[in-house]
Amino acid sequence: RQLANELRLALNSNQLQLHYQPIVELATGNMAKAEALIRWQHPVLGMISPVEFVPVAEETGIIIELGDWVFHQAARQAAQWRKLNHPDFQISINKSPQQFRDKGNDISQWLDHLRSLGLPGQAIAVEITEGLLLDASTTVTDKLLEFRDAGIEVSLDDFGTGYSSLSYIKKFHVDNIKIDQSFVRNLKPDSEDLAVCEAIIVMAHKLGLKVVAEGIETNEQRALLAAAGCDYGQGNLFSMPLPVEKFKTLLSSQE
Ligand code: G
Ligand code: G
Ligand code: MN
Ligand code: NA
Repeated sequence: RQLANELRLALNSNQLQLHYQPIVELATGNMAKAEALIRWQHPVLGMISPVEFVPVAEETGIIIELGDWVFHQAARQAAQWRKLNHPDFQISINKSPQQFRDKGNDISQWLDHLRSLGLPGQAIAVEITEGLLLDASTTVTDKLLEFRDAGIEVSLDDFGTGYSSLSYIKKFHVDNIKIDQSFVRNLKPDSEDLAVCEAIIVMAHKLGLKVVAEGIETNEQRALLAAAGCDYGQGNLFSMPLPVEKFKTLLSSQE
């Protein structure tokens, strides 16, 4: 496919960038982490959404190379921000299920890279979706264990939209749950969505997990989630995903 060839080129010609969206500690307002979200600035077509090109990368196997690129960028960025007054800063990257099924894509290279940057595993978290755990082969299980052993946190993204089985979470050593934005969007006092969020938070905490609520756009949503004991929040109320320089300015303004 044409787009696949162009994506291969884009990887080697600076057309891809990571944007960063803060993940805020709700109790303190501290910007403790960020999620890295990939962007493609195409010379002719303009900005192409990952919703369009990530599936192409997955179908063609380019996702492996793309995933390595994302990891290297994110690690380098984490190293910089950790040196600039944010010693515990963590960057969360999204991983497609395909990146787990490829046996050749060994995480030992990633760990070597972290070591060469002087970074502990905690500098990076990987976001996976529930579907991955559902048809988990031993390859997937083994890779999640490798992450755990390396101190790389695992976050379950879009939680609540799939099977939401908490037994999986226990079995697979997930560190964080990200409540899907569909539960946050219409959050009101006494709403069913609030009941769902509260139940997720209580169960997650009993299993020793931290909770991130996604898609927070209003102070009311933030206050309801904070009152429910949610650990972290992410969404346009705090900031949209930003290019590196803008994110850095935001980070410095919080010092
Ligand atoms: O921020 P945005 O609306 O563009 O993100 C759209 C989707 O693209 C999200 O579901 C997000 O998880 C996914 N995505 C963004 N960056 C990456 C990436 O680096 N790898 C993978 N696999 N998915 C990504
Ligand atoms: O699927 P994943 O959770 O990785 O991707 C998060 C998606 O949500 C990205 O596309 C990101 O740009 C988008 N996003 C982040 N914050 C908000 C928000 O407050 N409102 C809306 N509508 N989308 C958001
Ligand atoms: Mn995500
Ligand atoms: Na999500």
